[in-house]
Amino acid sequence: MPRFSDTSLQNSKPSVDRKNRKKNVKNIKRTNDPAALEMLDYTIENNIITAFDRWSAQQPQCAFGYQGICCRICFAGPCRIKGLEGPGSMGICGAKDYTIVARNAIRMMAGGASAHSDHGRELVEVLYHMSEGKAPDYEIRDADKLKRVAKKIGLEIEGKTDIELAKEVALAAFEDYGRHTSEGTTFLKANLCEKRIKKYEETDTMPRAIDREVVEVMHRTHVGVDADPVNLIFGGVKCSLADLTGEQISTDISDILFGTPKPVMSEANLGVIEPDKVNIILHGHNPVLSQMVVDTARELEDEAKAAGAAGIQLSGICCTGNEVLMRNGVPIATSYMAQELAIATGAIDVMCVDVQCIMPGLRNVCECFNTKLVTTMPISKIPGSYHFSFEDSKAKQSAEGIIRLAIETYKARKESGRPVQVPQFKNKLMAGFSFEALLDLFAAINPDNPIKVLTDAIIDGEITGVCALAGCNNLEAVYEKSHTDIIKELAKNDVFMVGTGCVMQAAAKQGLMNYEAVEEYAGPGLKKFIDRLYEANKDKLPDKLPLTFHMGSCVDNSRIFNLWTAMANEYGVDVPKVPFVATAPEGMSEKAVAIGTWVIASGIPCHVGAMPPLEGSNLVWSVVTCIAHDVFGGNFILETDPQVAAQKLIEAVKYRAWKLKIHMKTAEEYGTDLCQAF
Ligand code: BF8
Ligand code: SF4
Repeated sequence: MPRFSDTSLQNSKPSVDRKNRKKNVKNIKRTNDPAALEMLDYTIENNIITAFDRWSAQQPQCAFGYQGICCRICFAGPCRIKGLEGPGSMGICGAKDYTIVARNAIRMMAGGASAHSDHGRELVEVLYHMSEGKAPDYEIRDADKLKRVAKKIGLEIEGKTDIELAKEVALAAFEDYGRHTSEGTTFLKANLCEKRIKKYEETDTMPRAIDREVVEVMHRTHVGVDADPVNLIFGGVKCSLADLTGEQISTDISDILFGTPKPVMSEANLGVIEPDKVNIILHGHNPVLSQMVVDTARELEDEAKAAGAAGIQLSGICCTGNEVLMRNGVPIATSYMAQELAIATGAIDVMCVDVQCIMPGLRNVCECFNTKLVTTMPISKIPGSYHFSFEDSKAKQSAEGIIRLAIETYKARKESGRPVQVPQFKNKLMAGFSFEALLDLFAAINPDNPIKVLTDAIIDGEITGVCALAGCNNLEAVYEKSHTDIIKELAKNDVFMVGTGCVMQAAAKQGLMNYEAVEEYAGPGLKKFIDRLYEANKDKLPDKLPLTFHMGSCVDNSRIFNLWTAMANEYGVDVPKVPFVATAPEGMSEKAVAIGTWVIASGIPCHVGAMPPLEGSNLVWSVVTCIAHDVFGGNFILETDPQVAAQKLIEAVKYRAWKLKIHMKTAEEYGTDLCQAF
């Protein structure tokens, strides 16, 4: 059935009115994850306070903050927009709703860009120090990727050793943080298609340097600088593209140092915790330490056994968990919102955290169970926790210290005889789909042009298109239910799904990242496509392929960006023409705001299922949901009902596929080039 317009754009307001979104805190279905539900009952019985209780205590949340119309940028405030007219419709300085909403939004983007990019900077420093012989515990694990990255960013690779090349790549990355000229960031430009480079140059959104764009956002949002909401948002777009630069750097250098992921089997959910082993959870984002703990744990297995344990059981939470899952098959314990519930099992000896998405509330729960909370980064400490300061010059020593602390804690746990409560829920998963690993799967069918396997499957109507699953947990929604509802609906409609972050931990925990899920939920076309890929690759795969393809941590959204760019190049069009959509069903963090913004600036419609603080300005709302589409080809779809959201995503991706097919058919019929003006 042909479609003549993208209906996701026609009604940009969410289907549920804000006034009806207030929750009855006494009668709320908190999650559809059976392990988290069991632990929630247990924490309530035992009076252990978690994020779920604190969420209830916060209701009703401040409507000014919720809508983005509270300003605290100077301390003449805080100011709130109290009405549509009169002096109360502005802040003390005269800032209107649209200025306040836009300023708050782009400050969130700057926060997100800082987090992703500083994570990237840590990796660049490790690579640089390694090349100088000052980080002896690190090595180049993927020399091919090093050469590919070097070549892509325009370095001469002939006649250079890997170490020399590593140093040059590190220096090029450092330059992307602090360049003072305006030609654009190298790691971004090297990965964009030509038409997007032109678009960003025309709209003055090409980032010059990561640090510079963050600083510029902080400057232009200072009291009395930029009051124009459109100008502010374009500044935010530039900063979010700096965020993408930092993500690309993070992914590329992590792969060089720790290896590029390949398909790997593992398990997810709290059932992976083994009470008779020394249990260490790796939580946070940066693989520089977590990978070292994984490598060192293998060597210290005998010490754990000598202490009476059956071994060492590592598991992950959040994106450091995704990093070590993707490269080592380390199981996933749970995702962001349930991090305290993992401690409440009583079986965790050390919770080792680095940066980002670590709840300060962990400390109290750890105290109830004598779990050692170990912080590792100088910029991320929690009062009352242990701190093992991580330095790349003695990384292994830090990892050994953390593991030995866990072994000691295990002994004390066993001696105390305290009971544990580990929910017996876990699901099998296959992860490890880096962009390279996906291309490798396609290459078994078309070795000369692997990406054509995916692009042809859309044109032939076997699959509807591609959807990126990304983002966090947010108790604004029922924990993980939006994720699972949307995945099932997209699967039924033959949408091929790739993803990153906590949404993929939800998919894994709830059995949507294995072949059994393909059999249960995939539409006939999607099943045929996944089966076809498996048949061509079965000699080298550990199992049949999954329903959702895990591409890594949140910085690895750069892998998804590489995927849609390759598809655009293959079709010979700009990214907004590619049948590709994205969803963050439970977006929460500033990083998610930065990612969502560069997704729409790439030309991809992006659904967000927890309402960002934008509703206070109709003007800003219409810029991000409609006008962004006219300028960049992508737009936010802000919708809290997962079923309605799934339908909007399906409409958007079908519309793109239909339009592309018509134009390709016409070009073929008349023997012309593909028209670029559609
Ligand atoms: O960077 S998805 S809750 S863990 S922010 Fe945090 Fe959100 Fe999870 Fe990964 Ni991404
Ligand atoms: Fe109020 Fe203006 Fe200060 Fe914001 S910047 S707090 S609106 S006076």
